[in-house]
Amino acid sequence: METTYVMIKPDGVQRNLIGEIVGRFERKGLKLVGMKAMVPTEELARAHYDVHKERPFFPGLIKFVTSGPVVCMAWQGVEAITVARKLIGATNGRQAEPGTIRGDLGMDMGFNMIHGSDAPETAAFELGLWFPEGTMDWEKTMTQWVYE
Ligand code: D4T
Repeated sequence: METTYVMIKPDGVQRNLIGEIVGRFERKGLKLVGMKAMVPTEELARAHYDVHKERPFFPGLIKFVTSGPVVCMAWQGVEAITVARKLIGATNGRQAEPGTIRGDLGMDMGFNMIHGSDAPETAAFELGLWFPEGTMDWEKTMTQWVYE
């Protein structure tokens, strides 16, 4: 089992896509173990995107991510990190495959609606950053019909 950090960015919230996006993760069979909404502080946004701090798009990215509410989520499942990245699709919505969140709903690189951890190390780092209080431990009864 893996847990991944997924975040609906301010454009997804502004465009009323919270339900649409959360529904895709639910229907896939992942288990929700953390969820909250907040307007991120600059400190949190900078820590999250620290790997990009030298890139030219970094200041704009921080301004965008702190511009309004984001929905922070932790989703759990077998290979949840890869599964979430596949549901999300390629970074640029114009290149993302139809059927993915970005492929179906997006047209841009910066305004790409959603973030998902890209590896076990980043998932652990991001879950610690956004959910310092920890995530939920619960039994989802439907899981018995998701995995044989
Ligand atoms: P995130 O991290 O937000 O899930 O997106 P990706 O994993 O798909 O893409 P990324 O880390 O390469 O980029 C992080 C974030 O920066 C924006 N971005 C990226 C941008 O505005 N201009 C760019 O040239 C790149 C590469 C989009 C996502």
